[in-house]
Amino acid sequence: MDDRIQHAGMRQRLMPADQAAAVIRHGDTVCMSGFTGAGYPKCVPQALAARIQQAHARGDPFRVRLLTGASTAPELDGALAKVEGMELRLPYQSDPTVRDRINAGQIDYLDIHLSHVAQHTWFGFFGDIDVAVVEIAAILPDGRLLPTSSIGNNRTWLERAGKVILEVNRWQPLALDGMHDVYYGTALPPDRKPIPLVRVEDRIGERYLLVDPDKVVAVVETDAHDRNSPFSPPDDCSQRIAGHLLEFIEHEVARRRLTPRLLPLQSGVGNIANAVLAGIAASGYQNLEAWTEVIQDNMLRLLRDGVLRFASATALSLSGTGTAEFFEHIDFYRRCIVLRPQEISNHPELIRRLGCIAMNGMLETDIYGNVNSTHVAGSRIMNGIGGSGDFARNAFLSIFMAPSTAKQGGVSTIVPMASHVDHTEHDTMIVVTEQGLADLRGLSPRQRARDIIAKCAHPSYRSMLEDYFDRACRNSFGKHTPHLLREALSWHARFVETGSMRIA
Ligand code: 0RQ
Repeated sequence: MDDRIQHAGMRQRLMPADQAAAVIRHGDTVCMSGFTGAGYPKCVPQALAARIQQAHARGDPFRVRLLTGASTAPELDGALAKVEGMELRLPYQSDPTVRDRINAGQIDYLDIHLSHVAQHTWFGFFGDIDVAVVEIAAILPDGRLLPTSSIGNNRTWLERAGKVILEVNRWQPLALDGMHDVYYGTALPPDRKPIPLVRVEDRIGERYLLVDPDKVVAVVETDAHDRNSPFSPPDDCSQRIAGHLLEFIEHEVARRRLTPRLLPLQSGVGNIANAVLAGIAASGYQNLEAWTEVIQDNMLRLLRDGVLRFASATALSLSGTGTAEFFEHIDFYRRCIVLRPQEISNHPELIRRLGCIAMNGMLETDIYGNVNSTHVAGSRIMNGIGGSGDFARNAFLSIFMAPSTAKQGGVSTIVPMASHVDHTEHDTMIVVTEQGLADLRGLSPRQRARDIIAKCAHPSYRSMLEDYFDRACRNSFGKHTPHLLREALSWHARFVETGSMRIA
């Protein structure tokens, strides 16, 4: 693999993963690359997990504080959580073992906006960064680093960490070269300047990541693929949600609030997002743009078909089939995709300037539009807020989508009061379920409640919600946002106690 490690000094620090992992000590704050299962280190975390297990077997404590870009994969999050090696985790995660341990109170989890992670690190809010473990595709002769299928927070990790471990992954194609734009112009307040980006395709930074070679204590070779989760075709419920949303977008175009080129699309991950993108493709739109976090299989298809003209993100999150397509036509995709640090892909200034159409999933919304994306029954974390808050607060159109029920109908996703709020009523413009779409723009709280209940609630919960709202309008302490405080969270209490929100 000498062709991939061309810097003489760093080549001398080539070593096996277990030797590299020995740099990491109990109590360290460790920052790793990785964003939605792309570009995470695949070897050192597993070697670290083995060391942690050995330490625990000897009766020695060994836990680290782990920061990443976003979710990773079983080889990283799963491996470290299984050996009880995490004291603290941030930001977004979706690993079942990590989730269980957080919800058992064994891992401290900080659920913060993805755009905030880099600046909070620079502000020193997470303390000193002891070690960074970053996957890269190659090391150039002058020591610059070719990034991989994700950039995430790598720029910040490489600059802030005291020691750096590089995983050079041969699986990541060298033809990625030219697809990245790493912005180095961010400064701390009060010295910040505007970020000079006005179009989704603008390049404002460097093609490579920079690192001080003296900090690189270990270089490890790997040849392992990204998570490559399978891509599931949209189900009926997702297609109905997409149908309502597409009808709404057509209406907005007809009203001239949008042009037929729309505005840069941000799409969350998952089945509903897939259905929406497939619907956009089928509706005849052309030359659209995406300003988003993650590019999934469906966006590749849209780029190939000319539905999308350009897509900017911080990571690719592809299935095995999507990866094969991407590798085969990488020269094409390099002309219409750019990957950036997540502090730029999710930057409020840029999302506001570009005027994105933000489409994200939710667990529940209350009748006033306060959205919960993260906590089941107010206390159990699902994944985390991810980038949904970065986009929802600043988008031109902020859309939240979910089926109207969950858990085989035992849960209504439209509830009297949200059990946890990630996106306030002030940020939520559109709510859509398979039942219909509520456009909340310009409506007062009571008008919003009537619309959400009538258009989005499942018929089996609609009369319960109407009954709650009518009584709240009569008996609430204040009539601006009517609530019955003793009853507002009783639906969630019933779900926790009986497994269903329905009244027996
Ligand atoms: O659980 O799998 O055990 O059945 O939650 O729900 O319907 O499959 O929806 O996969 O789109 O996830 C909000 C979690 C939705 C996601 C959330 C249960 C349901 C199921 C998943 P089971 P679905 P999705 C871009 C932007 C925050 C981050 C974000 C998310 C499971 O969209 O993490 O938007 N969003 N990032 O049964 C109890 C409810 C429920 C419920 C659903 N009200 N109560 N359980 N479920 N609603 C990406 C990044 O930022 C990186």
